[in-house]
Amino acid sequence: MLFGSQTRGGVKSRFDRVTSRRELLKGSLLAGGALLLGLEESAGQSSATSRHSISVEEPFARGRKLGVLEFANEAPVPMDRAFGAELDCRLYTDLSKLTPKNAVTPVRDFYIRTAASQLLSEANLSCVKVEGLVRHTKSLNVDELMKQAKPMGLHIMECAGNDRAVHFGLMSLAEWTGVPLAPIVESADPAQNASRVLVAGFDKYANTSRTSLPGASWIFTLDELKSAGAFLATEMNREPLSTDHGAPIRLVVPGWYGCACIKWVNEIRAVADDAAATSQMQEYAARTMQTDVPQLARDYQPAIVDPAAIPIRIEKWVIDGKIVYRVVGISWGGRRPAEALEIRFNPEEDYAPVASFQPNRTGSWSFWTQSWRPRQTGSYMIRLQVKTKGERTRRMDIGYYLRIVDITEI
Ligand SMILES: Nc1nc2c(c(=O)[nH]1)N[C@H]1C(S)=C(S)[C@@H](COP(=O)(O)O)O[C@H]1N2
Ligand SMILES: [Mo]
Repeated sequence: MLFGSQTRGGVKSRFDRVTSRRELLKGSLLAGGALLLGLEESAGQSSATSRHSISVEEPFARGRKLGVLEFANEAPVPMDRAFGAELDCRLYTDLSKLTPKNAVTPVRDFYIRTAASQLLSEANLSCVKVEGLVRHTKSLNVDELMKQAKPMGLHIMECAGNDRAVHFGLMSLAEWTGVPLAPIVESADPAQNASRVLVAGFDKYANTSRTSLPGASWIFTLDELKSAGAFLATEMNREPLSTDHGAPIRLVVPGWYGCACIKWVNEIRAVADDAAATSQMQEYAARTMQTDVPQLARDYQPAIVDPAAIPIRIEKWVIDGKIVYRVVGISWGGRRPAEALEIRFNPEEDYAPVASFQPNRTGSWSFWTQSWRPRQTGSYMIRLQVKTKGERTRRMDIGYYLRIVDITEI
């Protein structure tokens, strides 16, 4: 299924034929001694040419950048520009420009999965109700929430529908301000049988969507809200939330897919353990890797983002008269940042460690780079493996984040 989409559309690997390991090693000779060493270690071979270790970045200091390659088999789509209305609106963030210094997505480029309803002015969003199975029903005044709001740090948000067709642009990073949600629920004194919390937002639209169901709401356990550090967000990048990103109040559940991060929040409801899964949860069942479409919220696995990594840009350099490529990428997801990365340039190769990888613990992306000297021209399928103790990597395991590049000059 997923692998099918990788090879559909005439991607021809020059490694389709059976090739010997030695040939493959030559086929993707990696510049940078440390890297080459890693490759050979995993291949169980040694070579006379690679016993010196040099810094991965050092050669680029004396090189010249010729340009940046496009990824192959990714149809052109508008980037950093919103198009479409309401549920069919999209803005894809151009991740290819990311650098460690410019890692935070400016609000105007932050991805949009659903734009504000044209009926939003009809909604009363001046307060958020806390109700359902609670002893003290509450009405949280939005101005009050804004006053209580504190810095909540850097968090990446990724749409569960993020994929290669949109250059993985349904993913962005912002610095958030808000109010933790779990204490708000607790202060309403949930009844004994209120084991779950539904968060709902305004979701009536003027237009019927071609692809999405209206009605955004998600059900969590209180423990999930606590352990994720879920908060009602009031600001993004120290600016009041924009309308399209859920103003005045949206939910942010760090480490969960964007579909759980309800915008235009108007209701927080304590519900019983046997509460039905919401239509939004059901719509996103496959994309959040549920095994079927759960009827009950309690049968729904937490919609968390597993550790993942992608290349975001392939730079072409000339160093000492030779063409060298530099693969720049990011890693994100998981309860803790990845401990190590491995990269592979074609299915028949072994994975090699990404020597430059350093986990970032600030909530930002972890950046990595890999220098690469393909020995042959042709099409390469770049795939990574993320190593984090005790974490599943479901999407990485099925090649979901694979990217293809056509090398025409070596
Ligand atoms: N009310 C409401 N909230 C919503 C949605 C929606 O359609 N309606 N879409 C969800 C999905 S699928 C995603 S990925 C995120 C996207 O948030 P963003 O558009 O601010 O990036 O919002 C979530 N919150
Ligand atoms: Mo999404």
